[in-house]
Amino acid sequence: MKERLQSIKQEAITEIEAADTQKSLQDVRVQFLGKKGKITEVLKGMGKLSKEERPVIGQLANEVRDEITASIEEKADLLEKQAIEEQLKAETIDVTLPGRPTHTGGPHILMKTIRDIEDLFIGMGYEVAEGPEVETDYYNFEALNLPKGHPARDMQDSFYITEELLMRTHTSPVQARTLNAHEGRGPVKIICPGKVYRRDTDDATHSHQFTQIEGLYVDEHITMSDLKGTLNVLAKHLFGEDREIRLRPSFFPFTEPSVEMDISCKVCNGDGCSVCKHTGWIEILGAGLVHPNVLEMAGFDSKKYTGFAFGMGPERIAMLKYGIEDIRHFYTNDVRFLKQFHQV
Ligand code: FA5
Repeated sequence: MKERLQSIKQEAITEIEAADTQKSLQDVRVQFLGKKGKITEVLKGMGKLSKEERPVIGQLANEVRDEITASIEEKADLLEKQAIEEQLKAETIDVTLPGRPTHTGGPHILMKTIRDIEDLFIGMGYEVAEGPEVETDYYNFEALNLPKGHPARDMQDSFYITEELLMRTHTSPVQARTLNAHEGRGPVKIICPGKVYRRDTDDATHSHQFTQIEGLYVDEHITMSDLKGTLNVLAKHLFGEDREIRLRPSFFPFTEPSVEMDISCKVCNGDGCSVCKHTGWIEILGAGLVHPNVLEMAGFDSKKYTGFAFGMGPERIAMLKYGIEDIRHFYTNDVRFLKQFHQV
């Protein structure tokens, strides 16, 4: 029995040494110390021993079991340490290496242009107003002095959804909605940015979906000179102090008189070049004094209140300001185009 225990011990030590994973070590543990393990078998056979032998062998069996247990634990510790070391080695990072650059986005140049114009007007006491992109025929046209069948509706070819609903063709319906909400009481001083839709064929300067910014100021004693002064501030803010503006007579059904504002060409300084089509001037926006019919339809007394309104296309403004030659660049979102404007 003694020899048997000694040989079990030897066998166990050899197997413990050979075990190179926690799993194989666990197998050794089961093989020697488990319920059906070799030591347990010896202990079970103790009944057959004589009275004198039993305590001696019992003690020896316990000693062997304790030694095997201690060796297994020692090996388990060793294997765990080795595993941690290997993991640390595999995960080593060289903190002195230069970092990988992260590519951050930035606001779209169109949004920056819109925010810039918004901020200018907020600084002059205007509030930002918004309206729905799916608009009623009434607010898009009728409330703006464009009754059904009016020939000037053709100036803005429209996407109709039903007879009475369409994608708004301009931001001017926000004027009509805001005036209505004021129930005949001025002042009304708003700036309205937003998307608009027209059945225009896409080309370098036209898009079927683009943005507009509308301005409206209605109060007592508002005149054409208020409009001109405001537009002058806008032009200089956008294009520089040395820009001149000129107002040309035009036609919009919702303003009377109506004008278009040009700025002196930045490229040739008014001498004439291909950018300004050799006129020295570039058209920027439409404007005018709010038509009395528009005021009256919204419940304002047009004898007491007057006002001005203007509407511009931020794409065209950004194109002029940054020398962008095709409006489609704003919508195709080529990162090479977009990232040029992160710093402006
Ligand atoms: C209007 O839409 C008027 N509602 C503006 C207005 C408001 C006049 C208040 C008077 C008082 P117009 O159709 O000209 O006007 O459009 C205004 C601007 O939108 C143009 O100057 C141009 O910059 C831009 N625009 C017009 N059509 C397109 C298009 N298809 N693609 C890109 N920009 C366009």
